[in-house]
Amino acid sequence: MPADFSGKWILETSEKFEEYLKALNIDFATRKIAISLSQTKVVTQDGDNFDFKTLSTFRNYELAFTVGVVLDEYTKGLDNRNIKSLVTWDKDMLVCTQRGEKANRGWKHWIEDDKLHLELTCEDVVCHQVFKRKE
Ligand code: YOG
Repeated sequence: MPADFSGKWILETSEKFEEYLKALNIDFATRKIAISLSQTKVVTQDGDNFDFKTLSTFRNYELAFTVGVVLDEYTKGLDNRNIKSLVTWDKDMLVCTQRGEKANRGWKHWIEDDKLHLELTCEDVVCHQVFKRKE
């Protein structure tokens, strides 16, 4: 059985999120809003087809992808860049590489003790977020 990411998850802890935003050249005012937000991830999973919604009172972001298929992603409302994203499995971990202007960019998702973990990487910065299940 592959890992099951589906569900509604609420941000519990966030490390180096502001540093990550800085690496993406997000301006000061937007960073201050972004780090104060409660974020919810709504994930639906059907085999290798995923839909990730990142929701907040400030902005929302949605990404639908199939594992193993390169997609053109535009990070609308985030840093507004065009990237080529590829998500693959590494054991039970989802690993996304985001090729574009920013070096060493990507994210990883995994589940540990019924918590959803997310590592966001840009250049030399690694942000670690942990989400707990909502209801
Ligand atoms: O998620 O790539 O789960 O798509 C935070 C990175 C803040 C806006 C979301 C809005 C944002 C300003 C990660 C926060 C960095 C900050 C709620 C999105 C840029 C600008 C949307 C992401 C992946 C993995 C799936």
